[in-house]
Amino acid sequence: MHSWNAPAWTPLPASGLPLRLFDTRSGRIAPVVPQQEGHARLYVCGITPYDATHLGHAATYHAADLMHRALADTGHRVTTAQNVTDVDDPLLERAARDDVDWRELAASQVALFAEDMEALRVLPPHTFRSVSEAMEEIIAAVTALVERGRAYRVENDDVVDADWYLDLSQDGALGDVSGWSEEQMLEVFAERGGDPERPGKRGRFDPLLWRAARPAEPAWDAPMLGRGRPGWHVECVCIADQGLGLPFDIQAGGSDLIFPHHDLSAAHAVALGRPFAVAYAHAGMVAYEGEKMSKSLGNLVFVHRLVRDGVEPMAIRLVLMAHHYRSDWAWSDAELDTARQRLETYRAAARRGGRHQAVVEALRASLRQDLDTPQALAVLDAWAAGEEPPTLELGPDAPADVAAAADALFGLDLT
Ligand code: 5CA
Ligand code: ZN
Repeated sequence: MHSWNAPAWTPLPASGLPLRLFDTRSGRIAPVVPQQEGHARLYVCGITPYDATHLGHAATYHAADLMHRALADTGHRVTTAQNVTDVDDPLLERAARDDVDWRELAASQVALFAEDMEALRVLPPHTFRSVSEAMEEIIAAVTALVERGRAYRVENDDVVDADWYLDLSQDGALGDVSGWSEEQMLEVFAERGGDPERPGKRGRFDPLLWRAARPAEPAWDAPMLGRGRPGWHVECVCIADQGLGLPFDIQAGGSDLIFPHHDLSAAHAVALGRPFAVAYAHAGMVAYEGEKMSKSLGNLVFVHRLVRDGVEPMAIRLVLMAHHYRSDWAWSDAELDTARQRLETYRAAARRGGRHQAVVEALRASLRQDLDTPQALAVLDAWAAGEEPPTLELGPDAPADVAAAADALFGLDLT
């Protein structure tokens, strides 16, 4: 599936210093050491395209973009992959409600998402694949789980065929990523697509692997499984494997995906006999009007609407940078005003010709330290105000162009 056009990007000569990133699984900040020497592989969970991109999504993809740029700055080749959940209950329900074909709904929302990502100068993923595109591998993976004795059937009243579930008890991988207790899991499982109470399941958290075809729902033929469609988590295992190979270095997404999605994606991979990701990076949740921004609540701020109303995408990026990616925060118009002023100030400073090795080095250091963008803004604020940066011992070849560095490291176009 076509993603979006890449922004101009000229990485700085590599620093050779590692990115230190918080890993949800270990609960610690640790250097990212790629599994393959010199080649870092990053997966970020993509959108469910039934509504336009909101600021919460943008914040998560901004964080993943910073990971991509930071890994490149250490000197690694970087490969990235992202899925599109185009076969899932909320999307199918919305398509039925609005009487549009689910494929058309998905395509139109993916196109809007791509426009927003391009405007925000997010680097496009190398692999951008939807569930419907990956169906062959998904069927193969679910079939392999059946063959490995990891899957079981749950009968249905409304259709002849049974659904298939993953038996989590066999590998003991539940909770490996989140580290949560079963009580914590139960609190969110149902609202995040799970069905803890379904009769016939062996374990409450066993995830749906394959749902037997229902009338008016899209379905695919799968010889051993029966006609149907996949459950949620298996898609990211298959798309990551195809785009990156397992195990890859970083699985990223918003913190709402820690459980069940990332926990259970990893459990699927383990059941397939494959380790999943080495580290897990999660972005905080963006709120608006007192609640987490979410499609189901409708309290959304849309990137495309802001842009249409004349807000510069780089000002939106500066609002995102003002919050550490791991913190939860709320969108506000006052912060947008601050960001617009910042953008003007930075651009004026860049026009005056901002060459300063120590400033560039301080920007790189803040990015390397768990993507500390508030610190990077403090560095840029001081630079734009003409303050003297600390003197650092830097080689004659150390990059000095501050605007070029802001662009390479943070995707900030100050021209
Ligand atoms: N398709 C699945 C992932 S496989 C999904 O979660 N889609 S989504 O459209 O609901 O979200 C897309 C991405 O944005 C996910 O990484 C999710 O964690 C993140 N996200 C969703 N809402 C917010 C929010 N309010 N703040 C920050 N990130 C968010
Ligand atoms: Zn995912």
